[in-house]
Amino acid sequence: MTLSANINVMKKAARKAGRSLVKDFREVENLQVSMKGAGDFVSRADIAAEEIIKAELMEARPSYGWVGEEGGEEAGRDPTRRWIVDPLDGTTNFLHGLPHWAVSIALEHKGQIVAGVVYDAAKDEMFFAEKGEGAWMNESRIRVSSRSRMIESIFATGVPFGGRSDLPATLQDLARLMPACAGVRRWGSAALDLAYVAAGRYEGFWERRLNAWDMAAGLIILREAGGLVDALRPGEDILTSGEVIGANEAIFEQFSKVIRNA
Ligand code: 2AM
Ligand code: CA
Ligand code: CA
Ligand code: CA
Repeated sequence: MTLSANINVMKKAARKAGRSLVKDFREVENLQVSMKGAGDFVSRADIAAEEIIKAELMEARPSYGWVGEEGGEEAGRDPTRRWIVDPLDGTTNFLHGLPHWAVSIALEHKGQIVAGVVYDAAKDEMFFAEKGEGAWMNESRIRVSSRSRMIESIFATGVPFGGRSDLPATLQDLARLMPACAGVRRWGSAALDLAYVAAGRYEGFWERRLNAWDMAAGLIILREAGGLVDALRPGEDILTSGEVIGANEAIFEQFSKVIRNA
């Protein structure tokens, strides 16, 4: 692979944050947890991981800008480049002792995602991709699955928690999709959902109302693995709309017809 030095910087930061998270995960019952809003938890582990990532990335690339879930936004001297970081995607799983959560780091250049890393530290699975260089998990190249029949396909989504206005729409999506496919999974980490579709573990993923840091890294990994991604409403920008649909190339059209009710 001829990946740029940026990927190594991102992987190193993700590993370092991952080590801190694994330590906190082992003693998760001792963590201090607070609530940002209904169903939206943040712990000391999220904040410590973001601090580690920010220190690593800022030292290696001091001119780049920054946006992180817990740490807010910072303009860099280089206005064309910025990191988009979710230090812990899947906090609810993490706090319940469920080993399904990840660190997500993306690099944006001139408004386009050019590199992404999604690191599942509990399983030591490092998903990464760089524009034009393909997608990888640890040492292996990954590709989307080739399943092309809905009835053999599995899809994943995130179901909004307590009181969110987009819950009815997701329930309607499920009512249309579930009779038409082999199963729907709901794991609780959008970053890993996108990475899993990239790795061919399931055929597609959609979710309403995500933030840029939930998706940015996973999107380039899925695209580079041969997947198709789009905003739920065609023509909108994925990261700003927060509504995403992605799948292997063979199933995308059939799947998106069901989800978009077209
Ligand atoms: P998080 O764990 O970083 O918060 C799962 O459906 C996805 O929704 C995850 O990417 C999760 O990210 C995100 N999520 C969980 N609670 C949320 C909230 N209150 N607002 C927005 N996104 C949330
Ligand atoms: Ca959160
Ligand atoms: Ca997240
Ligand atoms: Ca998070």
